[in-house]
Amino acid sequence: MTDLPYQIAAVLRKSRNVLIACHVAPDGDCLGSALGLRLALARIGVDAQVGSADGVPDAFLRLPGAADVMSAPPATRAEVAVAVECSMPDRAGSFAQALADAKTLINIDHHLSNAGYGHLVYWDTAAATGEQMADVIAALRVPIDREIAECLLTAVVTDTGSFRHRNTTARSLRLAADLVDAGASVHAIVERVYETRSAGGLRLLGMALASLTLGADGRIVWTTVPPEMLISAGAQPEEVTGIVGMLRQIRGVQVALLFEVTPQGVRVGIRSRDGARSHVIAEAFGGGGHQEAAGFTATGPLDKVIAATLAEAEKELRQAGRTSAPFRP
Ligand SMILES: [Mn+2]
Repeated sequence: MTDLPYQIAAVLRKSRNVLIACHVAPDGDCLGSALGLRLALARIGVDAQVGSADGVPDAFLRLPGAADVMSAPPATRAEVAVAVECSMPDRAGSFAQALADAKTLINIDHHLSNAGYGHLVYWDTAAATGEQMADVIAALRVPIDREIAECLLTAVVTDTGSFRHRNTTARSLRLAADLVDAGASVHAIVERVYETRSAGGLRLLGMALASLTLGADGRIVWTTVPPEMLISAGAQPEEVTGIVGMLRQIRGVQVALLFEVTPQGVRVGIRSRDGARSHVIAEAFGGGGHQEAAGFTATGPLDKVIAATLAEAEKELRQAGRTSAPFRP
């Protein structure tokens, strides 16, 4: 462990008013890490609030403390703000200004694209930020109880795709074992996050998969989700999550893309494998992420966004030296 968790713990321990901010469209890692930290701080008498501009998706509403998550920034300035998995402060959406206004800003993230802003930057190659948060909580000398364990295990399970993704390490598994010892359940999390969908969400999955298109000799796949599709499926925007990962399952596919038309612009989800780098494609458009999962939001007409993204994906396949690889159906 680096000494950053200890430096962060020293700052947090002394503060009276902490804001923990999630990124927009928060996932299980972000929410689990933020809520786990808040619980740990409460155990030592430090008052902290978790902020999420986009609220809490249904799958994570039962996490301890989820009901107290604020969706609008607090009126008073935070003494210490913790940006959780925000590669740039503006990833916190309506909480970006509150991060900038805090006396001390702590940046905890594992995304390759993190800009390194803030007074204390704890960046790590962890599979999940939840692993980093476990180190911060250990440095706070707060024992992991069942509630904290549920939060952190949700972080690790979701960011490792239930321990199936390549990022899963011995560190992830050791932490998970400790969290299970503390009373958390992998099965309960998997059941809630992956095995429970609305009928509309499943209908949307069917529609999005049915309209997929293959390109670059079967190495790129993409689909689009226009607002009409959500309406006719009877699905919520958050139910788009996970579809792009399924597209990547197609044999021979190296890059999967999902274009979702939202009021904020075209949200592009990217998944890749076999050496193609998702984050490189996303960074070309101002986004970011990990080697095998990344994303960005673009303004402009859908067809132009699709054309530009496909061009960038093909460029990445060429740079990965795989243009000559034969397509095996
Ligand atoms: Mn994460």
